[in-house]
Amino acid sequence: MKVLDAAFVQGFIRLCDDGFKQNWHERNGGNLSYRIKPEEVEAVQEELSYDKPWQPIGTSVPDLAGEYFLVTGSGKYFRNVILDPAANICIIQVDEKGESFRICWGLVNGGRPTSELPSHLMNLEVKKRQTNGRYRVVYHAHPTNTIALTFVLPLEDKVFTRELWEMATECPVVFPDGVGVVGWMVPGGRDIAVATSQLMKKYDVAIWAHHGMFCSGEDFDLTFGLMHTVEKSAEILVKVLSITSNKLQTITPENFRDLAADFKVSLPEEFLYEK
Ligand code: 2HA
Ligand code: ZN
Repeated sequence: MKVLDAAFVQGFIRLCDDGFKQNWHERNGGNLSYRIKPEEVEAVQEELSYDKPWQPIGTSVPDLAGEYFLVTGSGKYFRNVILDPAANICIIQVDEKGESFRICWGLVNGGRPTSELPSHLMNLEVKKRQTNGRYRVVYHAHPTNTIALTFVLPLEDKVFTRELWEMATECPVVFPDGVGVVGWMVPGGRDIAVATSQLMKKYDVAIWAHHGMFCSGEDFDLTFGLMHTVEKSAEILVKVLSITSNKLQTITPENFRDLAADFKVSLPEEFLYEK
């Protein structure tokens, strides 16, 4: 099978286009990665090549040794992925130590995988371990309202989680574990990758102050839906804060406990504090 005919590649391309249409991907902003299933690698094997050099990842991901990933290219624009996928995305393989990668397909006009490859691979490794291999997608975007909130809310997990939960009743059902926040850091390297992957042990969402958001999930729909839900909630909060500094009513800790019981999710008490 051709790489471009594979369902996982079509799903990847669709997410890139959906994200661009949400206005989350100005210029070359954002990046996406998918840990490919062995049977999916097998299906496109005829198009994979193994003559490109191994290059250092910049961090170590031993639990991803030998695995294949579909990732966006560094400096490439999400809006161009649907027009020319083979020039803007690539399949990489990680080596047997989990320290290097090589490009096996794509980036036909040259280039390298996303500048955030260390964060993507470290997050995918954490999620692979924690979910017994279920989670395969890591998505980074620059959603406007979530970024705006990082200028006005304290950069604390418990504040962001509670404020976002309060803005829409379905939020605690969609992200019952809450969201983590990373204070401002230089992007693109190992340090921010380590900080983010620490948060990914506890959450499916990590917000980078004054920069954007990382989400992780089982598949493209769940991961895109998670980003979409958090950003929608952030948009409501931006509107509420723009109208007033004093909410007349909101969803209370007791309401959240009732919701948790009915929807059969467990909401950590650390987020249900009295204000
Ligand atoms: O430009 O979003 O964080 C790609 C990015 C880096
Ligand atoms: Zn970014």
